[in-house]
Amino acid sequence: MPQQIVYFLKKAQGHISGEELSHKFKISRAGIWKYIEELRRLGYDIVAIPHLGYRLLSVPDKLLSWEIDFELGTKIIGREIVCRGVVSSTMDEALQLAIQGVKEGMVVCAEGQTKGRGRLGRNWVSPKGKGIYLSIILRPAVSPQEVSRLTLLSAVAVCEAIMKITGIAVQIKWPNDLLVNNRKLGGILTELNAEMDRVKFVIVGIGINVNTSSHQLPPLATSLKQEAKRNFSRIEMIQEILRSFEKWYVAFPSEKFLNILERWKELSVTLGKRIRIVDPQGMIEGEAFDLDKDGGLLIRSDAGTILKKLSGDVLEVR
Ligand code: BT5
Repeated sequence: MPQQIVYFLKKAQGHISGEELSHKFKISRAGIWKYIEELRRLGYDIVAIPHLGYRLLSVPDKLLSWEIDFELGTKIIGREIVCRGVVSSTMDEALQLAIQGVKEGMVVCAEGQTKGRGRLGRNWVSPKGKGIYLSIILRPAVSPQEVSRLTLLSAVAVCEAIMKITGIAVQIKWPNDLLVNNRKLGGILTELNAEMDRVKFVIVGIGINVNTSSHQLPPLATSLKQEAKRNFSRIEMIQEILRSFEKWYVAFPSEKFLNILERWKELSVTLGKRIRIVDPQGMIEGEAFDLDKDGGLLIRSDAGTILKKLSGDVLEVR
């Protein structure tokens, strides 16, 4: 009920009387007052003026599922949203839900993480109330070998969403880093649960530094606040990410995936650069000249051989 009152106040022009609300929701005016108080406790700024009624002035900077759901407009991604306080990792929360068999597109987000993770067990710094930490559960009809494509798709979708909301130019460093002015703004983590030839589910984790201050972040990181010198609404940003994700996800299984590859290349900071790449097999140096259809990075080594890498950490060299 409180969320329906919020929706009604949001859509209203001007004030809404207690009587109108009481009539609309078929509860007493005292009942309406109780819900308004509940909303105020959640941080909604609602004024009540005698003879005029209630008016919503501002919404809290909190991750509330009904705020994300409001006019979201997606059909798959974010149809169900779970918002948590501080968790160990949204990947773990999403994993439990995926095992229970929840529908594709369910989103888990959290205010903070105590054990946020990156690839290879690395740490993801996740201060409370500042960033976006979310995981999306997907059940794509693809083979395990094709899943790395989802990392590319996610990076493109998130980049476009951030650019649309903030106007800040974001670039992708292969395979999963989101950079602004060569500093790390966010990262994507793709984890999968699969049998030999069949994916059961994939969880895409997205971490973005939004209103995070520099002292809360590792040395080579940045946040949207640091770049733009102002705060952003995490709710608006999450909504746009989910919309953008859905737009690209619909194209994922078809030949339209080539469009994702093309867009990735346009946003890439890695292609055309001389790089050093380190993975468990060792280290190679050369020019990163293209991206293969499966998301592999194509490198021309100094000896002239062409190598493909599906994972690893890229270091730019001059
Ligand atoms: C990533 O890993 O970049 C993937 C990060 C994914 C985080 C999301 S948050 C929601 C979901 N739940 C999780 O538990 N994880 C996902 P990787 O490429 O391995 O980068 C990790 C490295 O980035 C660390 O070793 C640090 O050097 C750096 N780092 C850590 N926290 C950072 C931050 N907040 N901003 C920028 N860089 C960071």
